[in-house]
Amino acid sequence: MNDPAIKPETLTAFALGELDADQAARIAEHVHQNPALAEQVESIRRTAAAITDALQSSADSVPSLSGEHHQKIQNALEQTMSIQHEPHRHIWLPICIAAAIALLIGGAVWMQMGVTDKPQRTHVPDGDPTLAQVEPAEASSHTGLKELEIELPNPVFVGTPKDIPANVNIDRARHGMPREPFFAPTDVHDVSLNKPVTSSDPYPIIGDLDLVTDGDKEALDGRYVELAPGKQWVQIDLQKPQQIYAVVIWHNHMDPRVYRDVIVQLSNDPKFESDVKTVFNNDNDNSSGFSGGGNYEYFESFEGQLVPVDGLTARYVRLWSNGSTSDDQNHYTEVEVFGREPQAK
Ligand SMILES: [Ca+2]
Ligand SMILES: [Ca+2]
Repeated sequence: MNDPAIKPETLTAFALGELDADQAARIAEHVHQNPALAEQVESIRRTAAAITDALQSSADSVPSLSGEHHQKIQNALEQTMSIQHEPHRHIWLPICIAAAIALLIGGAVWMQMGVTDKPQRTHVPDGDPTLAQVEPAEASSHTGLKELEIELPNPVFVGTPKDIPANVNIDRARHGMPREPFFAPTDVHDVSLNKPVTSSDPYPIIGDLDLVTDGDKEALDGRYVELAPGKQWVQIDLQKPQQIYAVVIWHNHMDPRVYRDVIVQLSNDPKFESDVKTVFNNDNDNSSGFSGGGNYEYFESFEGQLVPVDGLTARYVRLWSNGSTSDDQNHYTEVEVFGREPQAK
């Protein structure tokens, strides 16, 4: 059921994060209760991301969607909503919008969209090309793999920041888009729940280290641990070696901040002095001194950040950070490590 009270322009503004907090909260409630609306919001965001990317690759000086582009999206949305009784209307939304914008910028978006009813859902891990990489089409026909089910907390803000700070290095092509499905062997599950946590800051400013693995990911006061300012780490002891496929991180996702120098390492050495494998590092200016980098920064959200791991076996997971765009402290609401018993060779 669609809600006739929500105007197309309001839904577009909501999807693009342009409403004030009160308005956004009201619309979010409708969207949460209405799968058809949620689908439209998702389509708008996917399309906006594709358009932004196309514009950036064709014109260096375009930082984001202009008012004209916004109007084109809105016009296409109005057309789509007027044919909402069509059973396959979701197919039309991205195509209508892409067609409208393609006229404007000469087809770049059309090409980029691939003129499909849904975006390409190829999983491309950040950074290290050797990390787990499975295309869903392949995965669905590949025995022994399934989509990883990650229980998500409630979002406490909607949309994504329109104005990306100049010193934040995010993947603009993916900005604002929902996470793509991630595939792993069928017996992979959360192996970190209630496992012991240690830290470079053994006496946190707020909260206890237990909060990192207690299974609660909600963005509420009292649910996160706050570590001292600067470069700090938390470390999870899985209590036995596990074959790891993903690490999902929720810092403080009460607002869309960016944590600095996020580095994820695996080892069988609790001191991380030997046998250390770095599976994520977005410290591209090497301010934390690990060298390497290569991964994008990202805005915190209820989805958390999924770090793919290529089935490496390790007992300990260490996660670094170095403050955020909001303050110098380091926060963790939850970390989940997805793995399984090491397989006999
Ligand atoms: Ca928690
Ligand atoms: Ca850095």
